[in-house]
Amino acid sequence: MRRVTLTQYLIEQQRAARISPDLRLLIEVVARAVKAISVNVSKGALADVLGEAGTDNVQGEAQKKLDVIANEILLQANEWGGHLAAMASEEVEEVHQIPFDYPKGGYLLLFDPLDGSSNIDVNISVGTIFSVLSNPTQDEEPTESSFLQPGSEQVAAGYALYGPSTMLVLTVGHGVHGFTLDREMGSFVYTHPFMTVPVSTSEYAINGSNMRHWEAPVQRYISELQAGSSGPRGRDFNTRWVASMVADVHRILTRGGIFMYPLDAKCADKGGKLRLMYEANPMAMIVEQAGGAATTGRERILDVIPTRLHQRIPVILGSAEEVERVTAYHVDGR
Ligand code: AHM
Ligand code: MG
Repeated sequence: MRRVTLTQYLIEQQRAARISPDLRLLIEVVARAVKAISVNVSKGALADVLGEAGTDNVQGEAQKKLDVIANEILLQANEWGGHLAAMASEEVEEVHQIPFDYPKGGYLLLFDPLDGSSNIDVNISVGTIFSVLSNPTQDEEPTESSFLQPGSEQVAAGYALYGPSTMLVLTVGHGVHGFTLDREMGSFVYTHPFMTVPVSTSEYAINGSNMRHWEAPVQRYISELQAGSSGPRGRDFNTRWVASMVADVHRILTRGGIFMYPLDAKCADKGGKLRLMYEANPMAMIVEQAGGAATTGRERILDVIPTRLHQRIPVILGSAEEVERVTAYHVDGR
């Protein structure tokens, strides 16, 4: 069987005028960085990459060694290619400017270098999430406000899943496409064309230990699912919660489901748990491109006008029927 690689897929997208040469280069460079992160993740204890780094990030969270390694790999890989105006990382407080000795391009790259990092030390899947915007002020040095564009402005988004196999899942606004890393060849092979989220589902993902902290609409929705065939939904639902957003979203892209990290009393003062720019927006673009839906419970995630780079937000995404139902409960206020 003839194998199509990520490189070939991207060249074909460029020929079809769906991406610019610089965006193609950008995605190739991110994919190269993902391969390097994958090598580090898979070595685990053999390479002394597990455990705490002994530092806190901008969010005040303790960084793992692999958070720091993945962040460095992405920053260094993307600095010199000439395709970027600047970068922003979940792990870095300020905008990361391109060093003066390198040429600058027209794109802004945002990433969560290692998502789900509480899972690293227990050898469970983690991921990388990224988002690409155009630099609105083409000739000036980007500032935080250059990045504060709604998710609907993203020109590309994707994630890497470091699971039993390493996958890169990507959208440039023409469907969602998955590539599996062939470790022997060192290349990503196009294995999952046009991934879709089924409209209906009987599977949900939420951290149930927060139940007592949720708002009324989420309490109502989850109680109805848990009542199963004897409740108002008239059928049984199943729970899955990896606590790695990438793994939970990947499952939903594969067989459907709803993922929720709603507002709760514990994170209300921060606006939510997950980050708008590094997690919610790229995942919302991917899920919508795959035929699903993504809201905060009150509005479409991709319409939210960001006010801060490290802003947090409630996230409800996945199979459209279920997302619409939870959103309707929020609009109802109960
Ligand atoms: P991180 O970026 O610091 O790893 O945090 C984000 C992660 C998501 O991947 C996951 O859905 C969530 O946090 C899990 O949270 P919890 O530990 O509350 O279940
Ligand atoms: Mg994260």
